[in-house]
Amino acid sequence: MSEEYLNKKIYVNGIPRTIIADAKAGLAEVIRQNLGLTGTKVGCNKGQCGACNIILNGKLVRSCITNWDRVPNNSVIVTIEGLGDANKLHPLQWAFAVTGAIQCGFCTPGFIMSAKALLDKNLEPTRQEVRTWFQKHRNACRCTGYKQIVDAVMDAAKVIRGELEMKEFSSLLGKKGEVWGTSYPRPSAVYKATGTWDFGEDFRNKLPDDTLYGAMVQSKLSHAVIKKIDLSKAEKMPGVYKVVTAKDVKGTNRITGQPTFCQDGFDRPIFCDEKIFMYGDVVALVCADTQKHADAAAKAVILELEELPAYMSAMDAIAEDSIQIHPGTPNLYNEKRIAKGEETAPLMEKAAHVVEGDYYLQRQPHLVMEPDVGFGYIDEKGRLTIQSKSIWIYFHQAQMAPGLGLEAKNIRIIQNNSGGSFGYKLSITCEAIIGAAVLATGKPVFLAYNMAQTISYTPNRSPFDMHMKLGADKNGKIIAMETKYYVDHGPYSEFSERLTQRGTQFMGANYAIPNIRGIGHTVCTNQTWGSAFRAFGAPQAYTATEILMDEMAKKIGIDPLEFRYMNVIREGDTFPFGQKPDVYVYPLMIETIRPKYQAALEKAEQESTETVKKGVGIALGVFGATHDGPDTADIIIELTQEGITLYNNWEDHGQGADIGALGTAHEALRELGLKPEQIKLVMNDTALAPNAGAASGSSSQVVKGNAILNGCEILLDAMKKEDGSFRTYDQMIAEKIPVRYTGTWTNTGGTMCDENCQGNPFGALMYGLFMPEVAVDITTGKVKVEKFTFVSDIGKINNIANVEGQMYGGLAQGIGLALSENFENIKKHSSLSGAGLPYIEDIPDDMELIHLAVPRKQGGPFGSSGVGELPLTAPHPAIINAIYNACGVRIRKLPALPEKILKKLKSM
Ligand code: MCN
Ligand code: FES
Ligand code: FES
Repeated sequence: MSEEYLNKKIYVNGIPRTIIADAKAGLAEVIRQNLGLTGTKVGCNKGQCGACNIILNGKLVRSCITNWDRVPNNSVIVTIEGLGDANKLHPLQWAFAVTGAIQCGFCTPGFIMSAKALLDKNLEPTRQEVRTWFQKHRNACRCTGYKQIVDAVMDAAKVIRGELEMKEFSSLLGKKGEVWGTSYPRPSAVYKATGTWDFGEDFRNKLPDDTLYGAMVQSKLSHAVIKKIDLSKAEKMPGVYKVVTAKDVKGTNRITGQPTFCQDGFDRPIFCDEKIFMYGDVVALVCADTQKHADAAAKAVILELEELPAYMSAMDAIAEDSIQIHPGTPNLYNEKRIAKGEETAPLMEKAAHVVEGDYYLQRQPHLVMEPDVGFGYIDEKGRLTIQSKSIWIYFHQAQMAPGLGLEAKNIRIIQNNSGGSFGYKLSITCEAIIGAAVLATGKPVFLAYNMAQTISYTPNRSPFDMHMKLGADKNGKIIAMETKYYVDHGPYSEFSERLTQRGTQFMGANYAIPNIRGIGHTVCTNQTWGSAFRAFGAPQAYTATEILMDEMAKKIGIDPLEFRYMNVIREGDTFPFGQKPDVYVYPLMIETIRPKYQAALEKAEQESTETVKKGVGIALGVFGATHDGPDTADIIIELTQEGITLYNNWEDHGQGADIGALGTAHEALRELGLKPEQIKLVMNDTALAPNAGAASGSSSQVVKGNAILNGCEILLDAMKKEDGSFRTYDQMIAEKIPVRYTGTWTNTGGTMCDENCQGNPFGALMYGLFMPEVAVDITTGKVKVEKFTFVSDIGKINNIANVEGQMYGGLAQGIGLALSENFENIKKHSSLSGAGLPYIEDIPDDMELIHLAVPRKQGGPFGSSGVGELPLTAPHPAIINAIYNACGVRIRKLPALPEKILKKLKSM
């Protein structure tokens, strides 16, 4: 059926425009494609996220679900571009930038437009009215935890009312002009606030004319043998240039995973050729002249499959009668052990108190607001160039080279501006498919996933099925721990070995446990494959640890906080993995929270009613802020006529790599008296900056930061004159002194854990104590987190607003993990709201952050450690413990859905 086109006159940001568009096209598509106004973003495309908010005839609408035929002629439309620009910011744009309300920035234009519509109606909203408004209009953010967004709206309202001045950003610098230690806005904030920060999808219409648009042909079965891929009909469809399959791939057609898996580690096909291993596996990419043509032809590919039994959990996959998912490799393919101190079995026998239990942490989806997207082309040097959301650009270059039949040096990876990752982009997603298609067609290729594809066909957090046992002496001192667990890693092995090891490293961490025995197994299943997710393995480990600690405290009859105080690591103790903490901060953390904890318990008791029971929970979390072993990074720094250019690959998920690099370099070069804008950042391109490893493991501030510091010190040395002053650029050139230097840093003391999980893996660590206050409605089982207090030690802080945003955002994800998020049921969980994404009313506005900064001898520049993952290490068991404290229900298999709580309440 041919489309019906409607010609309409509309006024966009005050300018009359005539648009001819498909009657059923979404207004978001019209705004982005026909008008080229890409400041309006499309996340879910289903009315669930508000990224596409615009104002239509004075009313806030989600433009993705407003069809063109429902837009009246002569309509007045305001998009983010109509509010202000980088030189003249609207108060909302200014306030979002200065309060730290912008992280990845993908949701920002939608929030700003939503807030504009609110302030147009009500210029004196309360915080609660702002929250109610965002809830009603489904504005979702995955990064910020919402608090700083509300701060921004309140400040913008004050500016508009004339009660607050929109100060220059330079006024936010420190007294001596410092960037470090302040809340100076990230350089990208202004562009994100004005909708001019191009994300991957925004390039769709900005690529060369002969660009081909891709549509994936995906399996709807989770485990099958491929009998036939019939392309004959699809190939003849209009606009189809080529349907690319495994046959077109010149290399191994595999992405390298863990080398011991499938013998050589080549377990993940770029295009499936013999078998389907999970729902969504790709067998072909249709490349056509338009997206519509590609989508239509993808539906015409006939895929003949012979269904095999699908193993959707670790236990199913290791059942006696299961078949091997990768023939020749057992489904249980890896194990990691820990052995510390004495054998534990005899100790358990004589322990005064023993508790044990089974715990399960679910498959958490990343639920980023920006769907996965990328494109590729051959650059001027003949390199296959891929632009994507990669957060490990050098590794991805190497990881896909053999699969594509290229040498790594002939691949260039550039990170696009990214609308959130939370770790999933440590894995290759669209990159290798795009690469294969560029090589097979010789043309630029663009590939964008929709939200359902992003949730179901990018990796998730791997569930752990855990058993843990603790033994304590008569005084309540823990003397022994035993662990056994199974990691459901889906069908692909990448990073599974390290993830499994995280269990042995972090189960029981935070506590001085002298004797430990444990084993973790990695299992291949047909669920979505596992990859990195913020705090990688720690949330699983702390689910068992921190709930069982509470159970032990209960058994002994000690308050859970005091039980922890008695058992936390103190001077002289080591972590389960043998390393000494870089700071002994636990007792101080507990002493800091104690009065607040006691007050919260009293308040909970006073406020509990017949139907609503309130409670308080505690959990501790620690995580590394480098990767294991000798983690390393290189950067290049160059003195220029205008200032400094810093070439560095600090990939930006949204966490603020730009302000991280700027703050660090500015501080290191303080003696030069540079203004922040004199430091130019060239980032995240394998052709322009050296290998600095991944932006994962919360390692960048420490590892890349130290490399920046090193480069700056070398440059300063070169610039220094005998009298202590510094040469200018012209003097350096005149004296033939080089102006370009490499900075480098390696965690030289870092050793990997051995076969008993003993080592010195981390160059820095970060510590947190979580205290949520919850209300459980015992008539519905619904839990509300009313307040969250978080005591942390991450050393010295580079950027305060940024760090606080990291913390609020991580705590919010912890609330989702505890109460709602899951990816188990492909149909139900393949949308943002279906997968349990927390909206603003699910997250408390009352979040209190207490920063301790115990001086460190080692770690990142100027006494810093990392932060990114810390807030998601253990917020969820703290919530589970608070639920128990409130109503006596102990949830051991997460998430704590209302129906589970209600069932347990009824059985009590
Ligand atoms: N920082 C600081 N002071 C410190 C420590 C860090 O100001 N003492 C700042 C850094 O400058 C940086 C940010 O905090 O801007 C995070 O730094 P760091 O902890 O070193 O982490 P990375 O830069 O390596 O970022 C990765 C980390 C991880 S592993 C995940 S997953 C994650 C995260 O950060 N994903 C995120 N935070 C995220 N935030 C957003 N918005 N989106 C994601 O996808
Ligand atoms: Fe329109 Fe999500 S609500 S993109
Ligand atoms: Fe809101 Fe990233 S800043 S989704």
